Amino acid sequence: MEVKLMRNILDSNDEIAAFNRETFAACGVVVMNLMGSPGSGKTTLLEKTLARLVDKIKIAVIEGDLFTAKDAERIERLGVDVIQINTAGGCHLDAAMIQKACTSLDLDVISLLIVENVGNLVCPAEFDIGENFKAVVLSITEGDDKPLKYPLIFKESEVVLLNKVDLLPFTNFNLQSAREDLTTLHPTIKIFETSCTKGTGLDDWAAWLLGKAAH
Ligand SMILES: Nc1nc2c(ncn2[C@@H]2O[C@H](COP(=O)(O)OP(=O)(O)OP(=O)(O)O)[C@@H](O)[C@H]2O)c(=O)[nH]1
Ligand SMILES: [Mg+2]
Repeated sequence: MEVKLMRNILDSNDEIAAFNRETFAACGVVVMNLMGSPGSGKTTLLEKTLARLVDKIKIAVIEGDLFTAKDAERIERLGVDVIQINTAGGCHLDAAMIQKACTSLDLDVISLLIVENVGNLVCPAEFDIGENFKAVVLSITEGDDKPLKYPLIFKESEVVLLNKVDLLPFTNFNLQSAREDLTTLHPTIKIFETSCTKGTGLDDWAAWLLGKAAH
């Protein structure tokens, strides 16, 4: 009974996600679903990325958060259009939430829509929101065992940002073994090593994202 209910929820989510995807394509919007654990650095990376790209393309952001508008306020300060979704305790965004949020955006003028999902390494990966691609942030302080422990999100994501590399000297995180595990799970995954405090890797990442938005 429970299994059937979950299947029904996912089926109806997939239908709305397909509708979202068609709408985005018709409007020429590329959509990135940005996922990762709480505190991995999603919003900070977004701030650094927007600072590099706002002069080049029109970007909008949807912020997913359980209860607050704290992240949306950070993005708004950069002068970027941002819509807040509060899930009221829900652990992920779904396609219907994105569909509703998009009614407040002028999709025809946006080239890149970035959706920061709720901080969680499990549930967001299970829900298609109609994005073009998923990205996952894994921070150094979380440990190098996370790809194998939470494989779905790394299998689903086209790109992974290994963030907070400035903290490598203070942890036992093994970059080589994390890279090997990521590539075993997902042979074509693109890997960036980033530090939002030192600026490492951010220009390369922003250039890659700009390339995605141009397609
Ligand atoms: N040392 C270091 N700290 C970082 C880096 N990136 C982010 N942080 C810090 O990590 C903390 C969490 O960053 P956020 O960007 O709020 O993380 P988040 O993933 O958006 O968190 P949630 O939205 O709550 O899931 C903040 O104190 C950031 O300043 C980094 O590259 N290095
Ligand atoms: Mg955040």
